[in-house]
Amino acid sequence: MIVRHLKDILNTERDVRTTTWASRRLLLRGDRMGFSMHETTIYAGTQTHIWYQHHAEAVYCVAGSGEVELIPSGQVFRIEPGTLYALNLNDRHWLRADPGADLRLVCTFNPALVGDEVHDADGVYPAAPAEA
Ligand code: 9YT
Repeated sequence: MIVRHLKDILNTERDVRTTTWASRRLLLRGDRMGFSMHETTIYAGTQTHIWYQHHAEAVYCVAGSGEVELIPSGQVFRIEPGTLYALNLNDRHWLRADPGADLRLVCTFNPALVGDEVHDADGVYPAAPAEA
């Protein structure tokens, strides 16, 4: 069994940060669960362009508020505690956190992230390398 606490991950290589978010990677491919699970903080008042072309992601909001805007349709979905959204169609989107409070999310990826992924210029995470 695997048991971890967020405090054991903060400021380690599993704590991946960019200018708009911090992703604490509680489960990764190496844990061999078939998915990865992260606690992600989207900084208040920021927006991030995301387009996962090689992964499905499900996102559950536990605190804060914000929105997802689909590209190119412009359709907007509000996010608040209790909201789940699932990017089952490799949906390209903007993810925004409202000003005033960070948006806190639990995120799962299939296939699992390897560990150090950050978005490229198109908002994409690279495809996972072949398993060793
Ligand atoms: C919701 C989302 O995709 N945010 C960007 C970070 C990502 N969730 C991650 O790597 O944990």
